[in-house]
This record gives sequence, structure tokens and C-alpha cells, in this order.
Amino acid sequence: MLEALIFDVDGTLAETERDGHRVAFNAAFRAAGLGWEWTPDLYGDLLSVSGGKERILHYCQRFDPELVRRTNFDGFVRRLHEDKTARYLEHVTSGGLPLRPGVARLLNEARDAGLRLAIATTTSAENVTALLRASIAPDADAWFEVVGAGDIVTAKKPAPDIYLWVLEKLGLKAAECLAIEDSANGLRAALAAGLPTLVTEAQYTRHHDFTGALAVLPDLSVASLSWLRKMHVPGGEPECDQSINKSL
Ligand code: XBP
Ligand code: MG
Repeated sequence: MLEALIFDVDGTLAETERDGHRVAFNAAFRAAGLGWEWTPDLYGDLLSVSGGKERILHYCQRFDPELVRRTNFDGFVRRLHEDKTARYLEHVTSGGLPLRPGVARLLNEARDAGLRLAIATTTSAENVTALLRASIAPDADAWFEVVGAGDIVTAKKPAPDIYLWVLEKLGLKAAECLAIEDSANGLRAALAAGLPTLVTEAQYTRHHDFTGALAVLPDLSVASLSWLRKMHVPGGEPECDQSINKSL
């Protein structure tokens, strides 16, 4: 029995990476006087590392290893990432990152049906709140009973930790929930937590290996709640619902 939907955020609710996070990272790098530019292609590669701070560390280790040895390197990364977050929040708050097709309709259907909603993401809670409020409704953060975000856990996706944390807060078994993810790291995290998982491919993830997903869709526009319920039943793989209003 399906009791709750657990949504990833970046790439799943909205295409936040290329024109959101990436642009904010680059602006923070420029403000800090660093000669770094994360091009769209490079950023696609860097996304194999989950988490903004972790991504900066990974980039330094690969392209600027001297910097890693400087005193208080951790503080440097933290400040750089705080500045990036402030810039990202400004962009999100101005309405710069709309929801992907089908997301608003599915959320409304789930709420009307009394399903519980949760978030499991690598980005920070403040980024999530800002995105939900700006792209859905001023009270939309309250629609989600549990928000597992950012540094709540140290091991980020593909580790299952954030999903296990969310499941514990919901007080539900993995089999009673459905995770919705856009990336291989996210899928691996959800599967490792035992969650049936639906994939909605995103800009940067269409080439990822989604082995183990219940289904892989180009977006959520054809994923009605009744279809999700049928698919969630072990062995159930119904056709997508082509009749739903895709404009919602
Ligand atoms: C998303 C991420 C995030 C964002 C940046 O992964 O990896 O790190 O790119 O967010 P997922 P922060 O969708 O699998 O959760 O800079 O706030 O960490
Ligand atoms: Mg994602």
C-alpha cells in the first residue's frame, strides 16, 4: 500500500543545476578572485560528486591541489559555498527556476488523495524551502511532512543515509513509499534504502544507468497518481497514463 512519496529536489522537481547551482558557483568563484569557470559540460562531470562543498573539494583536488594544502582550507570551502548559496537563493527567490512538467499536478493529486509527502535531497533545507515557495506556493514547504536535506547526514547520495533518515521520521517501511529521483546517484541511494524508485530523467542525467528503477520517464507529465499506485504494486508495470492534462 502506497503511503508516501519521497521526492529528490535537484533535477527532479526543477532543472536547478545548469542555470541555477552552476551559475551561482561561478559567480562565487569570480567574487573570490578565483580563475575557475565551471562550463556546462564540466559541471555535468562534476555532478558525479553529490553536494556543493564536496564538489568544490573534488574540483580542487583535481585541478588546484596546492590550494587544498593551504591553512584553513575547510573554512575557505565553507565560505565559498555560503556565498554560492546566497547567490543561488537570490535566483530561486526571483522565480528563476520553474517546476518541471507534471510536478505540480502530481503533488496536488497526492495531497488530494491524502498521501504523505517528503523530501530527500543533498542540497540545503534553505534552498529547498526557497524553491518550493517560489515555484509552487508561498506555503508549499508545509506540504512536506519531512524534509531530509543537506548536512543532516554526513554520507551523501549514493549512500542511503538521507533516505533512511526520512523513512525513520515518517515511521514507514520502505515498501510503503515511492522515491522519485533523476540521477544514478539518487537512484542508488534510494534503492540501497530499499525504496521502490521511479526515475524522471533530467538535463544532465539522460545517459545515466538506471538499472533497478521501477520505471524511467522523460518527465512526470504522464505519471498520474493512479499509475504510480499500480506501478508500485510488485510486478505491476502499467502503461503510462496518456490521457492526463500535460499542461498542468
Ligand atoms: C543534488 C546535488 C546538490 C546540488 C548543489 O543532488 O548534488 O549538491 O548540485 O547543492 P541530488 P548544494 O539531486 O541527488 O540531491 O550546493 O546546496 O550542496
Ligand atoms: Mg537530483
